[in-house]
Amino acid sequence: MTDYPPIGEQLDDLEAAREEGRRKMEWAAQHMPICTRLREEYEEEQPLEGQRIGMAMHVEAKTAILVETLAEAGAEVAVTGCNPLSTHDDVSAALDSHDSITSYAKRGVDDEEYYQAIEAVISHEPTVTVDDGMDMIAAIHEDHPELIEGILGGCEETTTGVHRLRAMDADGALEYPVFAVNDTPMKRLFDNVHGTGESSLASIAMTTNLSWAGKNVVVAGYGYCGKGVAKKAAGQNANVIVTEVEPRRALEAHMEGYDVLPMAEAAEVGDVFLTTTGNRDVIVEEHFPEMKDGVLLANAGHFDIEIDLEALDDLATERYEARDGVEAYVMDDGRRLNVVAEGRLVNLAAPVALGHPVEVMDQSFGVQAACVRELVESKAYGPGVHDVPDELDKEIAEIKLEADGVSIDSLTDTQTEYMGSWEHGT
Ligand code: RBV
Repeated sequence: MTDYPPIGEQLDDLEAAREEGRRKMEWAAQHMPICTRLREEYEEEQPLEGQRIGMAMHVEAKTAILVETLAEAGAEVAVTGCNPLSTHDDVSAALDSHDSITSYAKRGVDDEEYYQAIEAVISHEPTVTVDDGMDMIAAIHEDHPELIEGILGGCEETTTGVHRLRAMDADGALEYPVFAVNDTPMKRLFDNVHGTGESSLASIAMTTNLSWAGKNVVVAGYGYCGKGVAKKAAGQNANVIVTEVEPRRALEAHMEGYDVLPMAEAAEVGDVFLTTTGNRDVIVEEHFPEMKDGVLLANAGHFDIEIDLEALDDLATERYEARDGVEAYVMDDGRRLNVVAEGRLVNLAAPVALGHPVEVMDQSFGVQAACVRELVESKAYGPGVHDVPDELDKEIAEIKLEADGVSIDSLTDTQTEYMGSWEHGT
């Protein structure tokens, strides 16, 4: 074990924090039928007995339900955050009070504490890892390769993490199996699209008290997240401008009816800028002088590298906190450019942020829980990035449909045969 203390040893009014954390978790659980169902099954069957699970995720109420589900399935779980600003300390404290869970997650940690907390989780010698952004897998490979032999596998939650893992795999550097949970239909088509869309816009609106209607909203990147943000912003009567680097995605955005512009031109007309690319240097030095007074700059990508805040700071003659969660950078001509949530992922890092809506996280975390079980039970996966078995993803969808009271048809034998045949033409 390292010296870094769990949250239970860091908070003053621990009892009150635990109570509030538990209240948030109970609310989330009420709206998480998938995790509730899996939890009942796992409590009964104890599929994770004897496993140690190390997690680095956004520690708030929904994630806490996943953590508890894994613990109730028989595992010892150690957890920390995957972003310095996304932890809810009360939820972290509630988790930490569980006999089989240690939580090191705390909001507002600096870089050093952030990595110390990851080290603390690793010191539990996990047999399974669950990451959002791949920081734990990276730390294990770089600093604790001796643990790899004992690791059955890992799960990765987000696009950025899967992207990093695929690069690592291509380099031959990934030494245990990892499920690309992000890439499943049950995750990506809902969490990335609806989750990012709704929660980013809601967080910005609550943080600024400003309207979307009539605004020029520049969405950088038209992947799954960008599509969600664009659609929801249009739904709130904003005029959406998309920036892209990929010709087919740009064309998709164009055919959807959005304006498509290079960032250099979008910079001149945007009222709100929201980056969703997963890449770095999307809004940079040359763009800031073009922007209007009062613009909002926010990021919904995993890391805080999409908006070049260092360059913005260099250009600024003054900086001040305009509101809780909004930093105004004043340019020498008096224009104020407002950065929301320090350019960190706005739907989780803004002071009022709650992360994605409960229902979509239920889906993502249902897939996570099923993947952890699959890694433990199958032991059939070699080192590298693996797609989640489609059957497993479908089962999660079936639970959700049943919970929502939605019935669907099934193929007849003749239809199944037809779909598998090539002889039948006109
Ligand atoms: N995300 N988690 C939440 N726990 O409230 N909200 C969003 C939460 C995840 C989401 O799945 C996305 O892939 C990832 O955060 C980006 O870090």
